[in-house]
Amino acid sequence: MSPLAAATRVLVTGGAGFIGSHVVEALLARNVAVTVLDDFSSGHETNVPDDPRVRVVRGDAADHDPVADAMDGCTHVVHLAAIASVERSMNDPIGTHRSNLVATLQVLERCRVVGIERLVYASSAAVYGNAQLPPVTESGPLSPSTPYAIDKLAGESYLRFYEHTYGVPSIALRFFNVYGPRQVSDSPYSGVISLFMRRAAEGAAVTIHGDGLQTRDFVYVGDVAATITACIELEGTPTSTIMNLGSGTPTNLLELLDAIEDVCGTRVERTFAAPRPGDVRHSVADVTRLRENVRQIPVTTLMTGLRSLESVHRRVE
Ligand code: NAD
Ligand code: UD2
Repeated sequence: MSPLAAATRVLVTGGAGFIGSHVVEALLARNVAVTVLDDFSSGHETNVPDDPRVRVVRGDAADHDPVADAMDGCTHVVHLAAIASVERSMNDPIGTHRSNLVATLQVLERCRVVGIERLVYASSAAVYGNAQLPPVTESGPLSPSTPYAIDKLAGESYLRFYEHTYGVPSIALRFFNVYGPRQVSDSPYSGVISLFMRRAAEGAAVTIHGDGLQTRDFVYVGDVAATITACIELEGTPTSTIMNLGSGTPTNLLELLDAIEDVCGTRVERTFAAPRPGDVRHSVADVTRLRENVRQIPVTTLMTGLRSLESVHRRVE
């Protein structure tokens, strides 16, 4: 890894969102200038640091003009803009497809025209579906079982096409279940940790879909931002350009609730409902490739991550 040139400017699509805002902060901390492209559909202006090194373009990443405007002067791209919900993609496959795949193609096409040095793409553990026993490896079988997962996998295929055909260098990171400060907690589509932490703070009951024994690989957002920044800084071409980004540790929902009760010091009432259609049973990353290629692997334990989240919730109240 090397310090980036002074002329470096990174476009972060979805930079006003949960993960994007942490990536913007991490880049600014490395003294890198940033352009944010966001339609503010789930992102917030307050998430974007008020800093003269940040340029904000408001627009749809699936449209040509805002993407062309935003990529002007940029050397690298982190493409995060998407509708980040499996459940929402089940309810609205056509509505989510535009942001989850058309935007990726629009961004890639502009990367080709501009001659971008590297694109880092947010793929998802969802591409595995239930195809492998955990921990899942990048070379093992895939079984995307929802429109969200299908769009993410198609995005990876487009990355490969643009790299092989036009020489657009890219890295696809398959994020597992990311959590941490600024994750939206008041939407029916919110991630399970943000929802459960909010319910715990309110003294309300949580709903567990299924028996609660499904496992997830919860990865702290600060670690995700650090890995993305390392991918931007990486010298040369990594031997693998598709990598899992998880903690490597499985946690089932009942264990998660025990940990939340511990951290919040309250008992959380549980109700059980039918499993979600398309829900993956077990999801844990093998992070060997990430360790070998980027060397920046997640280190934050679930308890440490939950504690930092709890202190944010406490400050807000
Ligand atoms: P988020 O909703 O907080 O961020 C997405 C951002 O993209 C928002 O600011 C939203 O306003 C913006 N956006 C959406 N559609 C857009 C469009 N068409 N044009 C411009 N901006 C648009 O979600 P997040 O959790 O920060 O997710 C970021 C990325 O990471 C997404 O691609 C998501 O699929 C991926 N991902 C997230 C997780 C996770 O656990 N949160 C896991 C795997 C992959
Ligand atoms: C998927 C992807 C993740 C990311 C995310 C979109 C997998 C394994 N993970 O996350 O990488 O792309 O989509 O942001 O595909 N649940 C409850 N009660 C609730 C809410 C959720 O029981 O109130 C369950 C849910 O059924 C699932 C688990 O909690 O089994 C996690 O759900 P989630 O919505 O936080 O994320 P998930 O795994 O669909």
